[in-house]
Amino acid sequence: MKKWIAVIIGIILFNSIFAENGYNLWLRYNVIDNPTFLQQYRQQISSISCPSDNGQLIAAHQELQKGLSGLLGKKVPLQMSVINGTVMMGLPSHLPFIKTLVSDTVLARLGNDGFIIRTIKHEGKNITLIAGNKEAGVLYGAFHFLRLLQTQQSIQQLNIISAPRIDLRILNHWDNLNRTVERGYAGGSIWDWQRLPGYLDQRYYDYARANASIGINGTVLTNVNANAMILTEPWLQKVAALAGIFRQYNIKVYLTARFSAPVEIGKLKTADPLNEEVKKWWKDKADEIYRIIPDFGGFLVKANSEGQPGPQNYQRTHADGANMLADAVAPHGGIVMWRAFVYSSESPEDRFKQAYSEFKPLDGQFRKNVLIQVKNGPIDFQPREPFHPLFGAMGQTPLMMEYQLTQEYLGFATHLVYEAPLFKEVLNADTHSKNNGGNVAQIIDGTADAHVLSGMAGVANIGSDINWTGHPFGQANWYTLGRLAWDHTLTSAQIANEWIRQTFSNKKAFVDTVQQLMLASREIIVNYMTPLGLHHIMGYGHHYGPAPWYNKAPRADWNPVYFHKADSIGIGFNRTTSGSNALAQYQPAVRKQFENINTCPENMLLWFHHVSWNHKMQSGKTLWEALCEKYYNGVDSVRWMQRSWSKLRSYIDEERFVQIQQLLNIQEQEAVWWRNACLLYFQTFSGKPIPAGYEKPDRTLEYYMGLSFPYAPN
Ligand code: GCW
Repeated sequence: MKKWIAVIIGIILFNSIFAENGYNLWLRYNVIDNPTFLQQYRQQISSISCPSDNGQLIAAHQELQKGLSGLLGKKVPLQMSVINGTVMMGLPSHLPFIKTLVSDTVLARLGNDGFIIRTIKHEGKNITLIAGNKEAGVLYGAFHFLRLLQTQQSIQQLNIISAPRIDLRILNHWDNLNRTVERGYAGGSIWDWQRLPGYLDQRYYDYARANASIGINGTVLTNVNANAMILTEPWLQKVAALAGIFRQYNIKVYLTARFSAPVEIGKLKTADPLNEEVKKWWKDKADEIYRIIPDFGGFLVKANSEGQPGPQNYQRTHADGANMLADAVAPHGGIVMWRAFVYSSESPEDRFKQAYSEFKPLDGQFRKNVLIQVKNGPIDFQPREPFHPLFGAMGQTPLMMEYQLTQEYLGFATHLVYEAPLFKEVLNADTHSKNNGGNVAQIIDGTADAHVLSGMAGVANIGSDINWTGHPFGQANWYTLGRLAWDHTLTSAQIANEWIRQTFSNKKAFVDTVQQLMLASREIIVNYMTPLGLHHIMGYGHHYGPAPWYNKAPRADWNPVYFHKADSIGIGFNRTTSGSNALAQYQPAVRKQFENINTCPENMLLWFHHVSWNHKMQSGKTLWEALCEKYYNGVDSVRWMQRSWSKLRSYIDEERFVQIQQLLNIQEQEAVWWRNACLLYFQTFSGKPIPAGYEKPDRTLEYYMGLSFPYAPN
């Protein structure tokens, strides 16, 4: 009894005294603060056994030891002998009894990365078995087991089978070689190029652990706006040092390939993908890379987009370019991820339509080891976009999803926005390209068209800030990418729930409140930034704050006015047959729904229709009134988030509590800024008053238009 009282007092002291800076992410491993679970776990876990010393198994048992010892508040030793309570890790090749326990069909289903976790009796002892076909599976199983404890689940009768639905689960870093990060809001790049390869920062290990814990198995180290220098030998040695660490955690390294590299670092006169010398240069370069990094993953390429060089500079197609690189890496098992984020510098065509126009005709022309990486929506990571029309339109080509974790258009690292609902909305969208089973999730996991390769990428929100992501809740978006790529059937609520429990606390009142807040946060930002289908109305260049009035960009489709098209009649982009007809890029069923102003979902309305200010919405309100209502609701909801958060002080460490409180205060001010600036500006077209009862904007439109931000990050 005395012992338990001491333990409980210890827990309380531990949790309240130690400030947390967020560095440990969701892998904190603090002592379990629930006496019932602590007792159960202590009874059921005594030791760890691991029969081999392959790199990834070392990582697995080291993590288990660290995690279990922390969570149980006592040392859990690694030992050969099996006793009651051993957590046994291994593969069928080490532990033949696994074959008698698990059928061949189940083992086959696990693939390379899947695992089973089972409570069994082995040689008369009660043990927990964590097994996979390959070391990687065991590693993922170990992390899953730790997650069960961290989220305080029963581990008494485990019978878990888990395998990833998507093969390539990848972070894209937009990190430059000078350690700036494009659209990075959490400090500089974590890649300390100058001191690599000699100095291996502890951060690289912790980065790898965090990724492995959520199943991420690839990282593109460099910005898609690429620098050819990374492909030169001294830099490849630095990359090899990182790859050496990441390999132990089953993470492959990829690089961005600058298409003009043969000219810039190869001294060739051309980078024409059909030129023999160019082809040879890339083959030789690939051979060199694989000599230095034998398990190099391959290339990610942004070509002929926003000024980047590409095959079209030589009148060749995206397929010509991608295939040339694919042939260079194919002998080594490498892949090419070719981005579909393109819009021509001359084309006056609705920007919405351009990726489809360029890529759809190339379906069937790509090599087997090419994936086309498509952003979730047709424009650019806006708070809400319809699904990209390429999904469901290129059945012969594996399409990868590209999400943006870094919050370029979602309030930088200042606003609390949980992105899972945004990601899920797109995954759940039915492309109607199949009678059955043609939603975006099935397109990208390869099941819709029986593709061998499948992938999901997220543009990283990671930087050198102590807590990795700037906003403590940014960590949840990184976490979500891994969990969804592993299993896209998980709900936003499930992912939020497990993240909160691991990152902050298992206390029900805390979990419930924060989960509610997270689930609502995406719709809240849509409301105060871009309600009813508005898009791309942010500040020019840096994208900080609202600037719907902006019309000075060097090209039309960088201007907010191009996207909202407000005039005295109404607002919105007509993409129906009487307008740009972008809707023709969707399957008839989708097109039909969006084309009709009465069946178009109201949250997408202004994406597709130029709508009169007096248009009657479903609520009976006019469009203008509905717009005002959304903007005001958005701000009110941020105030609700502030109030909810302020009640949670006693549940977590003071340091993170105060950080989040301060960030919510800024979010509230910026939400008001968005609301006032947008409504005052749109009012100059609608000519209508802001309905009575709403607080009046306390600044003028001129004030907002006069603001400038020369040092906003970009
Ligand atoms: O979202 C836009 C960003 C650019 C980015 C580009 C892209 C890396 O504003 O900074 O460039 O998309 O995805 O290529």
